[in-house]
Amino acid sequence: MEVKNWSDLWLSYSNKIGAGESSCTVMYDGFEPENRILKSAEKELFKGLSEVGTAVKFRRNEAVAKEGYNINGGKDITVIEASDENGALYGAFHLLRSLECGEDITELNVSKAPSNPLRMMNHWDNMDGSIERGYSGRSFFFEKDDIIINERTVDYARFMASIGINGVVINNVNVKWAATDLITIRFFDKLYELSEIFADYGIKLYLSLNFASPIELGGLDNCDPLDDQVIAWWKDKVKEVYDRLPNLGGFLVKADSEGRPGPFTYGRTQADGANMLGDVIAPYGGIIIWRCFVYNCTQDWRDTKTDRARAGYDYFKDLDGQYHDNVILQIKNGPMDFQIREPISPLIGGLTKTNQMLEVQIAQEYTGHQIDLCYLIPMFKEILGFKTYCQSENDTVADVVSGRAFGNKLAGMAAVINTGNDLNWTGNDLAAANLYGFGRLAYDTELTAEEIAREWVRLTFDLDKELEDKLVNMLLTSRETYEKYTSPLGIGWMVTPNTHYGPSVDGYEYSRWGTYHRADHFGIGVDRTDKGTGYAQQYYQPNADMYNDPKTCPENLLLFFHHIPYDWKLKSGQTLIQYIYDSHFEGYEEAKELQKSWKAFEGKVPQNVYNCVSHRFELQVANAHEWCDQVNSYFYRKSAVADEKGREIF
Ligand code: GCV
Repeated sequence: MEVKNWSDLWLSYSNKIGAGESSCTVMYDGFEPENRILKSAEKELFKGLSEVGTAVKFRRNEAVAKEGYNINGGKDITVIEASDENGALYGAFHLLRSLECGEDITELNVSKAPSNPLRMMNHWDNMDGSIERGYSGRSFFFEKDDIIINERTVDYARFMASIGINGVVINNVNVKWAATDLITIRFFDKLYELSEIFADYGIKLYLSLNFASPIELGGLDNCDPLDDQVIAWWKDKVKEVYDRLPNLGGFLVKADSEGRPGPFTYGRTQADGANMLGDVIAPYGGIIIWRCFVYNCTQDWRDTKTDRARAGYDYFKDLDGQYHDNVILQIKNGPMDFQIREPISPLIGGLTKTNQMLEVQIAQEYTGHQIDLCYLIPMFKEILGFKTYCQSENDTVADVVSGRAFGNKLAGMAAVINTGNDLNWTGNDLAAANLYGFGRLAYDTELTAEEIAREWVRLTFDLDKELEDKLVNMLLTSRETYEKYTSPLGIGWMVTPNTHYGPSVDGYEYSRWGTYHRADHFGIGVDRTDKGTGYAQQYYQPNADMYNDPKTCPENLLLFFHHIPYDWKLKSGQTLIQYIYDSHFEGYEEAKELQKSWKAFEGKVPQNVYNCVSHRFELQVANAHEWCDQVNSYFYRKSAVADEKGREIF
């Protein structure tokens, strides 16, 4: 028997009540007590309700929304109503969460329905155990080209269900080497076992697919989606897969991007590729999630009309309405790549006749590698609240990706996950707030970033009110702090190429030429207006005009849309160059403040957590210092304008 030495994250049930098996009574009315998902719910209630002495009744009520629940607390019995087992399980987790957060559960009276039908985690785990953009150790799904299944797999499924996740893609979208074999007999048994564990918690297993499988596995000479032989190969393959994995949710596909194969090679469209797979998988009820992160990374970016930001819209917008019903497009939140601040992808809502879902990244690739504190939920709230103007009402990103705007059944949110096999799961213990937060938000987009942060803090630690407030505040301000000392006003990047941590102002990927920021002696920023790359025109009005004019463009995105002279006056009265200096000095100071604030938690959180986070703050401060130095001296040298406040810039 393995000794469990990994963290229970927010399911420790140890803060206010005792953990352990209990005599809590669970009753059923209209539900099958032996149902696997209800068994999981029951186990969880036994763990968390041990000393409370309330009975719980699961009652089927067809009027409750799919995967939703009602909870009616009472002195002797709490009733959880749901129309399906997932709803019942989520209701049980809600009850436990409320209890742990210190609420009086006898008074509970809630009704919940998920905001998004699909709530997914995307792992970028490779089969050798490495994780692309992983900052929390190695994979807990794979090692040495094999699948791992153990007690941690079950805990992982519990965590995911507790925050409402109902779909998990276990392997990297860059499907290479052994991962191509995941759809072969070599892995069916283990995948089946995994899908069964997931099914116990209402989660569907998904796989990332190699579009070139007909060549690599089938020995065909092409993977043209309109080729009869290729289609026949996929039909046989998908039948074989579903014979062995009947619960499989479907496939996630990255095609024609960063060296991955795709339909473009054969002069076909993204719709041709996605629909072919959609048709093949349709008889089994599966879905195809097709990513819109398609751009030509080998283009010559010195051409000022070439703009990577345009690519998603340019490739996908004209195909709107051509995608089949079981195909859904997965769109990154911004047009570039998970920067600390980007505008919302104009494709979201730009498409009106296509299933679409939002992709965000809680793996902190560009946002501090889970070394620097960066609570991302405020960013996700901004994204969801953005008005696209795709129609006169119900037009926010939240409306679009939930399916509400255009009546799509397939819709939702996915996150590139931030986990690994570190004992605390997320490298930095505080990064678990993003893991927790994404799930909670995907289930209920109305929750605020603060509510989520507070819940997570209460469930994870046992702090007095003052420290709880302090930690919530540290989380809530952390994104702005990170933004201040890294790349200002929406310019993005300036990170070390490939690793994406630490400053390299001119650092540029895929080419020896160019910069992402296009800074020169006079100014900085990318002209994406109608006189520049035309990207701003991809938005609906009035957003297009708003972004097109530097006077109306939100200042935090000014340099994303405009090339601005250093002496440009911002609304605050500061010049642009002075803003760059000030924000970097300020960000560095704030990083030091974060480190100082954390000292108050010594003895108040487990020592290993305290030490781990302390060490990371130390690294964060060094990182912020380096960013501040490098960015400020770079722009001082470019602009030759001195800091008004006379601070030392080399
Ligand atoms: C999985 C960025 C990352 C890549 C990632 C890619 C994607 O370019 O740096 O590591 O590949 O996004 O989202 O497919």
